[in-house]
Amino acid sequence: MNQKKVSIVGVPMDLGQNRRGVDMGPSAMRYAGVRSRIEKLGHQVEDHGDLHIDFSEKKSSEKKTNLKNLMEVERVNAMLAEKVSHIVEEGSFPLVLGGDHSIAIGTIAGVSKHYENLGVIWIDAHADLNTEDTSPSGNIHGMPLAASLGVGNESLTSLFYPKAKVKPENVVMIGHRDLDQGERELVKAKGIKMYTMHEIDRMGMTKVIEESLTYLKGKTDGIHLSLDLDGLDPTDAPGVGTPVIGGISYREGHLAMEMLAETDLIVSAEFVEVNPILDEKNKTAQVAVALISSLLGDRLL
Ligand code: HAR
Ligand code: MN
Ligand code: MN
Ligand code: MN
Repeated sequence: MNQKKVSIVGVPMDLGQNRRGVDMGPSAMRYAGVRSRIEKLGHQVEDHGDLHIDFSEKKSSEKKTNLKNLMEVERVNAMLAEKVSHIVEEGSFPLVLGGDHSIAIGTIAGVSKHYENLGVIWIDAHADLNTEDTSPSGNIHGMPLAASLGVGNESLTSLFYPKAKVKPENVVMIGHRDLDQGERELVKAKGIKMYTMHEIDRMGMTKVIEESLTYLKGKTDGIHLSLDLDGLDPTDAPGVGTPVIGGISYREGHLAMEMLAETDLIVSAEFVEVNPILDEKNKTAQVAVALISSLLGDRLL
């Protein structure tokens, strides 16, 4: 893989969901050696540290909505978008460490500003395609993909710039096994390409990634990877707030990352939902760092 400049941004966000502890995700991945692993691959790394989250906002959301902690989630995502956009401008690869998945709204907004047709590969047990009307929980981490497609509350869809950030035909979803009814309807209405666990079981991860890349190649000018660690099976990634059995194995995830690395189409990535409080000896952070390393070109030989 070509040598890159990689810019790490930690986003200790835990206001997009109910389980505390996911704010420690960035620290856990740093502790698991994310920086040195990337440097060993020959890339140049700049760690921008963590964005500041104001947890006192948790109690009061002045905007009348059932979206939990909307104001602070919106503020942090706007800050993140600005930062990520600046990193892309510098010619560096943004690597965002979460934090809950609500931060994808900011990452994608920041990257997509620089691409006419940004592709997104979304690896997750969940679709994150809810809106304030369809969400069973009001948790914004169940909504970031919808928001990026321009669907949902305007505070989220118009973040950073007032336009949809990605087109439905430029999105590929992988690893799903827990969808809400509204999400199913949106997948169908928008015709979004989705490889659920069923397709992974049937076709194998190799074919899933090959097809995904063929699907996105040509029509996209860069691909963002959004990887929710709960996309992996809880035996391999137990430290997540909403585990769902029957997920992607570590080996399959690893293979997927290596195949993405080979294409050189990935222009940015985020690894989210690592919750050290629910983890077993930092295993999930270690898995995340191993996947990051593979994505950035790590090979034995
Ligand atoms: N779909 C449910 C909701 O909207 C659960 C979403 C859960 N969690 C995530 N997102 N980790 O991927 O509340
Ligand atoms: Mn900089
Ligand atoms: Mn998830
Ligand atoms: Mn998610």
